[in-house]
Amino acid sequence: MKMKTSYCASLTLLASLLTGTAFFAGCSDSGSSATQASSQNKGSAAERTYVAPGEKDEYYLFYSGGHSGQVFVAGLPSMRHLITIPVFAPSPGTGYGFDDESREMLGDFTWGDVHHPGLSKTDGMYDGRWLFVNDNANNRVARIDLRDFKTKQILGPIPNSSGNHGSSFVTENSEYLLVGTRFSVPLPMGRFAPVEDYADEFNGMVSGLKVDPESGDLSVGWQIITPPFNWDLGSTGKGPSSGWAFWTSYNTEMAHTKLEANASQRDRDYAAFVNWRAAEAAVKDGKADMLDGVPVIDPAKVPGVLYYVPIGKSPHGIDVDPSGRWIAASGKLQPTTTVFDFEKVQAAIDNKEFQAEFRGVPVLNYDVIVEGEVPVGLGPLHTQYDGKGNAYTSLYIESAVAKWKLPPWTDAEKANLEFTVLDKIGVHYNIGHLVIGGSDTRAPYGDWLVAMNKLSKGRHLSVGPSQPESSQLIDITGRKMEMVYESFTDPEPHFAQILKADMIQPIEVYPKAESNNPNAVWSLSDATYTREPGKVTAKVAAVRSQFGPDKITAEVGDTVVLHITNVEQTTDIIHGFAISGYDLNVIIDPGETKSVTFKADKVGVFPFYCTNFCSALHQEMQGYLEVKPASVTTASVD
Ligand code: CUK
Ligand code: CUA
Repeated sequence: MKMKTSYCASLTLLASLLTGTAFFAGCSDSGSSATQASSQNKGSAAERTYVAPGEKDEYYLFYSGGHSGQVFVAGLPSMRHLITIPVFAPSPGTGYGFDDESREMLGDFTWGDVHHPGLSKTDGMYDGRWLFVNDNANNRVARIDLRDFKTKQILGPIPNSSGNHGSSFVTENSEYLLVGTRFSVPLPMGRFAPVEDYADEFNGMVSGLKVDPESGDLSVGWQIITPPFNWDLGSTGKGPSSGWAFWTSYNTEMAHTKLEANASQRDRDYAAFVNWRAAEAAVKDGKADMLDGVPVIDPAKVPGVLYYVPIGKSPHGIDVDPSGRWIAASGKLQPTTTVFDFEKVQAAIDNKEFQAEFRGVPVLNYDVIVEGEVPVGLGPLHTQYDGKGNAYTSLYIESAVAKWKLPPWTDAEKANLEFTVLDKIGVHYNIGHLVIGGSDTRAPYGDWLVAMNKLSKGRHLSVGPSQPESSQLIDITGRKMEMVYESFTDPEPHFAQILKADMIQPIEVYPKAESNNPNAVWSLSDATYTREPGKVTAKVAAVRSQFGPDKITAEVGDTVVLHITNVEQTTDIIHGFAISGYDLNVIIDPGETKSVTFKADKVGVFPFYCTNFCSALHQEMQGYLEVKPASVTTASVD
């Protein structure tokens, strides 16, 4: 038994080194008869993933759109793309970034870099209210409302922060979004210090962003200043680790140049173990100093908020299991995933079992808190849990997912942790994140795993040099993992969240009765427009298949304010409002009112029309914006 496993492991290692990829599927010992029987009962891969016309998927898959600045939504298990939610980038398809409100949210930015979506939680379980996402590039977070799948708030740039990558991790009752900086800069922001002074003059930050329990509104709560350690991935605690959050660092060397080599010198980097409840209490007790309007805690002066934990080597993911006791962290440059026991962490803190101190912050004694180093394979990144005692770790270099058994381990397993690796499946290729529904809750769904691969290398029809990213669906209900489906995604998915579809009932129309927009108009006859010197204001009604008014007259130089109401109370009847030549396209959902302000900066007649096909007479839904030359005297309209 032992020989077989060892042989398999070394074979895999050899194959990986030779080819950069390896397939382990045939190697692990599977209880094959039981597995085959259960997969036979489940039907073929096609049957398991086929969702017939008119039927619906069981789950939503929300996956980050990376540098597209968007969030993609698909159904599971069909993997059919349902919608793209624009967050940090304008989207003419939904009119996002064209009306006044969304334009103001985007500010001067035209893009973002979304890595980690996080669903809101109540009592450690998804509650279906909000989806939070981060912007690695411009230090922001956003809140999407799952009642209408729309971005409702963008918070940021977060003060005193650069590179909001370790984000957005939701606490058990959505008290906070906890975020950490990937980059470090001289503080306060805008201060200059030469990069050569990186280790002494630059700082990173861990932030608690407060979530309003009613509205979901985000605000900056407090921050903890840290050395310039490039915080990477994080997660939040539960159960015994309730009130804690964890981030890895890939640069405790504090290198500022040639990071590939210089940030990979130490065998162990640090993770930050942050007691966010203690941080919150310290701020309440006045133990923080204000920096750019935010209470900032110096962890050297406030013991108990921050501890460092050594983790090998150049770690990336750190993930808390459903019980909250086991924390798995993977070092990209060593073929193991390290499991920490939070109960031992707590005891080590209580007994002050520190192996060192770094700038006044205790470093916990690794040997005392570690449960084991599981030999999962090459290039381990992220770990997810099925709620049945198993963990699944993505292996970037090996292009595989390893399934392994969580502690508690038997003596035999403990003596040889290779025994805990239960299965391995090849993915195509170079997997980044993987996701199991509810893995970060108390009770994961435990049936599907989606592997989000960085490269597809010719597995899809060629569309030129930039190939579609590949996402693969793996059935994890049996002892052995089974690859059942593969789909493309736009660039570039990182993490994802899976939500049971029956957890939410999205609204289908905005009820007219609940509209409290003072600029709404609900019939063509109520539609108006008025002109005062320098300004035209129109309240426009849009209803199949007319705009009222369908002629709006302005003088060149006027500011034009349009409030457009989609009068419809029928689901899926959407109207658009585009003005030819004015780079403007507003999309209005049933019962919604949107406002748009622009300058009538050129003389002429500019047709406007409905951009969203809405009826047989959709093409007739048009009108004119007349922009007259400026008059000498103030004229009244019409
Ligand atoms: S990171 Cu992308 S593969 Cu930004 Cu979560 Cu690990
Ligand atoms: Cu309204 Cu097309």
